[in-house]
Amino acid sequence: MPLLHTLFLLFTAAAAVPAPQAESSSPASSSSVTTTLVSSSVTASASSTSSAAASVCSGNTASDRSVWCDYSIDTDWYTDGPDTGVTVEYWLEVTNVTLAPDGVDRIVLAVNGTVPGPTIEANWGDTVVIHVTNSLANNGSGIHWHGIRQNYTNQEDGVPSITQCPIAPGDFLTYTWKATQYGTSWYHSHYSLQAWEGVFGPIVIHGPATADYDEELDTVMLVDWSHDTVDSLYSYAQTQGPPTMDTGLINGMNEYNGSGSRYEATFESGKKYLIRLINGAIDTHFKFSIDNHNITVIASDFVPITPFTTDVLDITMGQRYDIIVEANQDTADYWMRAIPQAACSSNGDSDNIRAIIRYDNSSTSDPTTSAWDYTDACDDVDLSNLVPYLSQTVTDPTGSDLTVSVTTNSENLFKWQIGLESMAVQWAEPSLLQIYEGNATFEDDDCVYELPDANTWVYWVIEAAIPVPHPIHLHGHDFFILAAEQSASYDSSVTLNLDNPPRRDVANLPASGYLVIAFLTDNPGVWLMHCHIGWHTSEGLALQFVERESEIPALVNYDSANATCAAWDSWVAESGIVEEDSGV
Ligand SMILES: *[C@@H]1O[C@H](CO)[C@@H](O)[C@H](O)[C@H]1NC(C)=O
Ligand SMILES: *[C@@H]1O[C@H](CO)[C@@H](O)[C@H](O)[C@H]1NC(C)=O
Ligand SMILES: *[C@@H]1O[C@H](CO)[C@@H](O)[C@H](O)[C@H]1NC(C)=O
Ligand SMILES: *[C@@H]1O[C@H](CO)[C@@H](O)[C@H](O)[C@H]1NC(C)=O
Ligand SMILES: *[C@@H]1O[C@H](CO)[C@@H](O)[C@H](O)[C@H]1NC(C)=O
Ligand SMILES: *[C@@H]1O[C@H](CO)[C@@H](O)[C@H](O)[C@H]1NC(C)=O
Ligand SMILES: *[C@@H]1O[C@H](CO)[C@@H](O)[C@H](O)[C@H]1NC(C)=O
Ligand SMILES: *[C@@H]1O[C@H](CO)[C@@H](O)[C@H](O)[C@H]1NC(C)=O
Ligand SMILES: *[C@@H]1O[C@H](CO)[C@@H](O)[C@H](O)[C@H]1NC(C)=O
Ligand SMILES: [Cu+2]
Repeated sequence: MPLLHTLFLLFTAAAAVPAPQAESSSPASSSSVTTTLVSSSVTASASSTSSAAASVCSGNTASDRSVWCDYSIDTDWYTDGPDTGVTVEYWLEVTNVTLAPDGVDRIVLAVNGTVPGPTIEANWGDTVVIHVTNSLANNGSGIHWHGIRQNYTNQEDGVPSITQCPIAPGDFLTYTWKATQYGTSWYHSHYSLQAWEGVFGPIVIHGPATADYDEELDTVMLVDWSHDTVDSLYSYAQTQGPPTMDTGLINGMNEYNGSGSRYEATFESGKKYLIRLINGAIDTHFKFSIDNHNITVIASDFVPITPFTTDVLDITMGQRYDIIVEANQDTADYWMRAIPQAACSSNGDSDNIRAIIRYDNSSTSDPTTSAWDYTDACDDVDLSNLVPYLSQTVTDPTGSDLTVSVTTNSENLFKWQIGLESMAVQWAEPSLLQIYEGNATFEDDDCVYELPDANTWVYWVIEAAIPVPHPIHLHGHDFFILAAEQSASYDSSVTLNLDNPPRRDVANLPASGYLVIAFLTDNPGVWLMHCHIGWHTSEGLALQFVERESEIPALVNYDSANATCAAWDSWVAESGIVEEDSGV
């Protein structure tokens, strides 16, 4: 099918953008360089990603990935790191298109017309500038750079109702942030359910690693997929619970009922490949595997870890893993699998969400390999395996409780909540602006938790009585996982792990259990914490931390914020659109 072929080429091109400053001055240079990635991306070949990245910082080679210019895997990136002086700039357009990622046509809201959208790629220490144009006719937008710490740049976090008004149709907004971390993430719309209509794409920040590899493959983005738009499924979700998804996509491709085509990658025997894995699903916990091959995990979200090896890897919504896979099997074709876990996800095509790894790239036949054994369950990776390479200790944290629950409102629609109430914030009154204008009057349904003290450790005991796991995501920070347990309630006998616990930005709240997370109040701003199941975010399972409120106004670019709100207000007046979800 021509359409799919085009999509595949677009994806390949997007994933193969050479590392941004490959042609510019050395990272040590303080001069400001603006590199435009767009034109070079189309002709780049798949292998240039790794070679360009490797050439960026001399010393970072296949036999030693621990070094990075004058910095290394030992650098404490929370307080230190390169300042390359390089600015990488992207233009993204949110569009309304018809695509058939798995051979079945549907309306897709997409970034630059593809699913996933273009990869945002930079080097550790670069400044990233992204101009987002909303070319949709009937939706606002707002792009969140998931996992990006936004150190003192809260306004760039991209969350309507919290850090900005939605971008009105026809309007655009420029986001600017520094890549103070390195590794893998993704960007996605934070407006309504738009992310899961297709408005998402990968983020790759090149930097050092805790294990060596020869080459880097494309990012591998896993999503679940329905043939109806998620907007049209929302009323079902609000009354019956999460709908069964039809299938899933790996890098925007799959076969469904004999049509469509699968994503393919080629291995050269003997080489070790870095693969960056991302779960962008609306409601699917995947087990990821490659038949016959082990997986060595070297980073969880943006945090490098002491490597561990497994055959099947759990990845829940919003999480990322950087993995290394060695081409140590016979020359043949192998299935790559993303298997929705029935314990918490409902999918009509569970055994068929697959891509292909070929050792011999002239082969066109389907693999005949079998999956590794696994037990269907929605567990996070065993926490004892997630040992951050850069050790950090939590000291004297002060704690509070947050309860997760669900009720139905007067219209019999599901409303989830964490803490105070089910979130209901207003698109046109972002918290950040309310604070700037000095008229913040937060009500219970704004779900605000004030954290006035700087550089103190706070911890939160998140508990749920209902047997549904929730992937909890925090903006603006990595959190430290002090404890987690399924089918158990928290009490004073639980030992909190304060000594280099797992650290990341999404963790699973186990079914009928508890999750205890801590973070340092080192980043003034209004930061959302929410469940990353798309339905649950829209149904209110979110809160906002107002961190160091007195320091926030000085960080706000008021003219930009006010202009976005002005355009939004006039579009609302014209279109008569009414907010029907949590506002995030
Ligand atoms: C974060 O921002 C603060 C305030 O601008 C700055 O002092 C600090 O060095 C930044 N941290 C990093 C890792 O860039
Ligand atoms: C996205 O599309 C816009 C035009 O709509 C184009 O200017 C830009 O170069 C594209 N960006 C990428 C990264 O391909
Ligand atoms: C996308 O296009 C369809 C068909 O024209 C339309 O019904 C829908 O409202 C559009 N969506 C947005 C967000 O503009
Ligand atoms: C966004 O557009 C879709 C159509 O593409 C529509 O169903 C939905 O109601 C719109 N949502 C909002 C919040 O604007
Ligand atoms: C699968 O395709 C066949 C025709 O090839 C069609 O009759 C059938 O309805 C399709 N099934 C689904 C679930 O789409
Ligand atoms: C996978 O790892 C296990 C444990 O480290 C090892 O015993 C096994 O040989 C490895 N298998 C492959 C295919 O590399
Ligand atoms: C496929 O094989 C050919 C011939 O060996 C080689 O030149 C090419 O680079 C390979 N392509 C990929 C994507 O590995
Ligand atoms: C703050 O109050 C002013 C005056 O009442 C109002 O115009 C403005 O919209 C309010 N700002 C926010 C963000 O609610
Ligand atoms: C903010 O935007 C409004 C239009 O909505 C405009 O009337 C007002 O002057 C702007 N405020 C400032 C301080 O620029
Ligand atoms: Cu949830």
